[in-house]
Amino acid sequence: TRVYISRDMASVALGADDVARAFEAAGCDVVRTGSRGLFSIEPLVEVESEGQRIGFGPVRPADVATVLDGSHKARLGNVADLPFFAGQQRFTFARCGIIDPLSLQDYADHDGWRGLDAARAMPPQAVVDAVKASGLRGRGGAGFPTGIKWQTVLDAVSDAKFIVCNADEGDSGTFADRMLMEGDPFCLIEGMAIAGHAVGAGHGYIYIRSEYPFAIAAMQEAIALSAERIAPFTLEVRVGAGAYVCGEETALLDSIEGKRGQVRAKPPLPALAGLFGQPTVINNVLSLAAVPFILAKGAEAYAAVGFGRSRGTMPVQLAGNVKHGGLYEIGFGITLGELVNGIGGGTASGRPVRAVQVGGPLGAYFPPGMFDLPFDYEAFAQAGGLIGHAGITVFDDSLDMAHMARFAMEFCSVESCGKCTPCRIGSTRGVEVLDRIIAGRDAPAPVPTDQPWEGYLKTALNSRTPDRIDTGLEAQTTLLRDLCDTMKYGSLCALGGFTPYPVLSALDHFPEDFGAPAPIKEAAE
Ligand code: FMN
Repeated sequence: TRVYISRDMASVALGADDVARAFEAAGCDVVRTGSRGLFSIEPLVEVESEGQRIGFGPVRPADVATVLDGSHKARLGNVADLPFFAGQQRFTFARCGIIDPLSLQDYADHDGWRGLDAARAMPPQAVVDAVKASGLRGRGGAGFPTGIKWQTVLDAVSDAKFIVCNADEGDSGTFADRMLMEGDPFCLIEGMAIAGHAVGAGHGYIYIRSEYPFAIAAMQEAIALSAERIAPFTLEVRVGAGAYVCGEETALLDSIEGKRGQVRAKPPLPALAGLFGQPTVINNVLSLAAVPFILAKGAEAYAAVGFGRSRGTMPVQLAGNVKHGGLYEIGFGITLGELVNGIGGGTASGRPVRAVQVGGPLGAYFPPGMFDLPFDYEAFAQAGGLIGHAGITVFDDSLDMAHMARFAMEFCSVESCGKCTPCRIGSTRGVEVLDRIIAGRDAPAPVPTDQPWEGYLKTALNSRTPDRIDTGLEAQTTLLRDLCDTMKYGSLCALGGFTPYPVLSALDHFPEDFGAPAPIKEAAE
């Protein structure tokens, strides 16, 4: 009997290795795949039967017999037909969870290399045009049009150009880059080889965070296995050292160059003077992994899906306090509420959802009142937030938003590269302001007194303290907004520049957590 069991880090963390060993011991032909992306059914075992893959999950090592005779209580039926998978539009993750990630044969049998072959039969400009026509925008955070970035590098005149893949994936609640690298590494390799052909680059780097040992191993092995297929293009892996800011593209380039990861001032753009001073394409894993589909199936097929100027699909990652956490690839336009409550099934704790943070630690918090927001770069920007790398972290009503705002400032102060003052100093002052707000909120209410001289004495004493800080909520929130303004417009990169998003969204949508009266809810019409 052939069974499929994921070797993805998340599946292994849930016990997939022990389960795989138990099925091997029972004489099964075990194929280790990537993850399908629904963690509540992991470890998932799929038994091949009459062209279908019948799923069981979660499964324990002791369950081998009942899985094989079909009587196991967690029998899920044909996995592809489960609503969680049937509802998706898997362009980028079409193979993930299905194939053996390190089998060249499997990859070729599932449309692999078709995009690269098509690209290499075209002149570079035509490849860049196809990426432009697809409407693909950077999936790493900023949403910048990928084709326009590639055009700048193609037009730059230089003997050496580079393709750099940003696999630092530092955002909280995100794991799509990791899942793709572990579950379909050849797809990323193919995307990078296409980029190399499109802009005239001969060598590429994949910068992976050190916290991803499985992805590092999978990429290294896949690069060795496919070296001949992608030649003369060559690739190597570089491993990060745990700094969030090294996911920022210019700090990442410094890190590859062997320097301490610090943000560079722009201009020059990395596209013109990037790695080792040469023209460089730097793209997120998901941007590059979307490219084989675009070249194989056509830019129109990709652009046909989406919403407004957000074309194609987004691999959304549901994490935090959510019942059905996992990866859900879908065309832009689905609402936040459909994702959190429909697909995610609400909180894992069963308590009401209080807020979701979208786009990692620099993303805004949204209350359920804003759940009709469509997943779209422009709609999110207009609502004071960002899509970022499409990580959604769900929180229930036990959340204290003032503490979350403080955490955002603290995170920025810890992770700041230190090069610019608004980020380095502003975040530290931000923590202090929020500490005062929280102290004021939690302070016991003043005891009313009928001794008028007491109040008089206090006022007199205070007025003689020249550096007295007005710790009142209004003064402190004004200070906080001023500080956020300075960070937003004065920081060198989006670390300091976007930290105001979580801070101000918490303050604006949840003022009651800061000690202010709760906002009056507008009556529904
Ligand atoms: N982009 C990523 O792809 N992965 C990251 O982990 C990442 N971390 C970032 C951290 C900070 C502090 C900032 C300011 C940006 C980060 N970015 C990250 C965005 C990159 O700077 C850059 O926009 C991206 O690599 C461009 O690729 P794309 O156009 O394909 O999205």
